[in-house]
Amino acid sequence: MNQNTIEEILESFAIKGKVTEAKPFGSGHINDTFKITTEEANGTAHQYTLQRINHAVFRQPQQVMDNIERTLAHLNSKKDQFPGVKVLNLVHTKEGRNCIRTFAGKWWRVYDFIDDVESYDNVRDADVVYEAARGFAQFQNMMADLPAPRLYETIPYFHCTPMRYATLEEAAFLDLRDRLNEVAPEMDFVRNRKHLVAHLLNRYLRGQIPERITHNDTKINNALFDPTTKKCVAVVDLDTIMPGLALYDFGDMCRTTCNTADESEPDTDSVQFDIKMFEAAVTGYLDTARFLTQAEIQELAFSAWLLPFMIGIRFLTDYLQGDTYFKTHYPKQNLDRCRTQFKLAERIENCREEMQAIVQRAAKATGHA
Ligand code: ADP
Ligand code: GN1
Ligand code: MG
Repeated sequence: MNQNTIEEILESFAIKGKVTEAKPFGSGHINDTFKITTEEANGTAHQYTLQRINHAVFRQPQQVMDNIERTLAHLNSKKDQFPGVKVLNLVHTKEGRNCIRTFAGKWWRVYDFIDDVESYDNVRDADVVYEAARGFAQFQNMMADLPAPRLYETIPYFHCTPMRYATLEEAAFLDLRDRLNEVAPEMDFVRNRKHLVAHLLNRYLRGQIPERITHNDTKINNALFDPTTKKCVAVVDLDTIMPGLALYDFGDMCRTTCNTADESEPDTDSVQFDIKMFEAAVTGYLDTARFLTQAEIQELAFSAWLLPFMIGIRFLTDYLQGDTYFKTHYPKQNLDRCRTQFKLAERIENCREEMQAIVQRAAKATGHA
């Protein structure tokens, strides 16, 4: 992407000054993100986040943007009650629209860049994990009373594990890239756990677990932290905000905060489930998410297992389909990612009782039990 094209795209948006720098930013797997610096004639500098919305993943980008507009308006309306919280600010086009679609069919949007914050791809610090859990729970708290109508489902069946399982089986059946033989152990791993895929969904369908407004992509690098206070001050990546289960957000948070290894770590021996980080995540979440029911609390440990399992299935499916969904930087990265997730899920299986005990203790300590 050259600077001329970026400047042409930014022409449409009501940004201040002229572009002086544009560089790729962040480590997201879906959108293309750029950090933009501009300068006004009087020397004042500004920073923006320019993003191309991946419309192969988000088939209705305008619905994504409408969800985000409503979310940001709602968060802004109650910002005063949550001191320290930074809410993303969308920069509209000169005609007042929240995004553009170029003649080439690409969708772009601009946010003010949130400055003076840190983001992490991996953490080993229990205070940071507590803060991330608190930040995502606070986000759910703030969104709980969003007025009707229901948000759009920007990716239908996003966290529907039975659908993810069926899609994997279909990819294995078609085996378009001749990769199935190579992943026999991973396919066995999934098939041996088939009886667990519908557990949460069944509880939801029976009315035991409620639908809420959830973020649906609570990996640690979507939380931004104040470098001095170490507080979580913002939650970003709002493309998947939609109706869902609170447990999906909790589980995904644990997936990235309790794994001692990176998501693409090729050496699965170094993947450990850090129970201390789990304790910090549970405590931060229960301290803040005051709306949780007993049924949800009972399933926290299960959700911490389910999300690595489900996202491992998604990485494996993408590997079998030829790496068309998640960005990859080397040929077998999706396979490495899948193996890391399955190893993490396996480690979790070995400490389920300890995890339940932690949840029960924390629920008592935070006045939920
Ligand atoms: P993706 O969907 O590809 O993950 P994100 O919206 O998460 O894209 O952006 C990628 C990364 O860029 C985030 O994880 C976050 O660390 C950083 N980021 C995104 N938006 C902003 C912003 N407005 N200010 C500062 N950092 C941001
Ligand atoms: C993607 O966009 P990003 O990188 O924050 C994915 C998540 C996965 C995650 C795995 C829309 O998140 O669902 O959990 O990768 N986002 C989408 O790292 O599919
Ligand atoms: Mg992201």
